[in-house]
Amino acid sequence: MNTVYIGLGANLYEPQAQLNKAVEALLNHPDIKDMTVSSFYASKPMGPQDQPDYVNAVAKFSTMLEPEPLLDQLQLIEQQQGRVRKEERWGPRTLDLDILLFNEAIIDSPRLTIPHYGLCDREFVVFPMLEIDSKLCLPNGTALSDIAANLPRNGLTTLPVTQNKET
Ligand code: A4P
Ligand code: MG
Repeated sequence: MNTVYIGLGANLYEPQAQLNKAVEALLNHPDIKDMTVSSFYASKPMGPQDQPDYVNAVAKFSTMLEPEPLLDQLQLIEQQQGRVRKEERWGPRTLDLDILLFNEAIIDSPRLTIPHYGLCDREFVVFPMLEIDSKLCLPNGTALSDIAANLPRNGLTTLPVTQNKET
């Protein structure tokens, strides 16, 4: 079994509902087991500021899938649930599922960079990962808690649990 961490993010069209749908799809996936999901967090947009705040979360699970087949499954969920039709055209993508860690693997292929290239810079990834495992280390041995110690929270706030459970 492989142990995987993924990041979930959305900032359009009821982002919390988008994340809930994605969690549901992951929970129902036959190749995904033993899933733990962090709280949902409200986060300030990284990058262009003229966009709504994001809802972010992290999930940890076990899977027999290898990295690229797992990416295919995550992209399928993005396609099925992450795009919202706006008038006659596909609107912006509303769900982002990124593989953060895959066991202790270091992967640099045309389709995959693991650990995710932005992991250490993103408060909306680091703090939810620590919520799941406060002792988590990166493949290079760095403790994630050491990264968090120097990472501003940038307004990151936990959303109420009751709202996480809506489906
Ligand atoms: N790819 C390579 N490595 C990975 C990986 N570890 N996991 C490739 C998933 N995909 C990976 O991704 C483009 C390609 O990256 C994939 O086809 C895959 O082969 P994408 O999800 O289609 O495109 P994207 O989301 O625009 O790219 P990316 O790099 O995921 O976007 P970012 O950099 O994550 O920016 N602010 C807040 N607060 N919260 C957010 O979640 N997200 C973004 C998106 C901007 N600002 C944000 C947030
Ligand atoms: Mg992505």
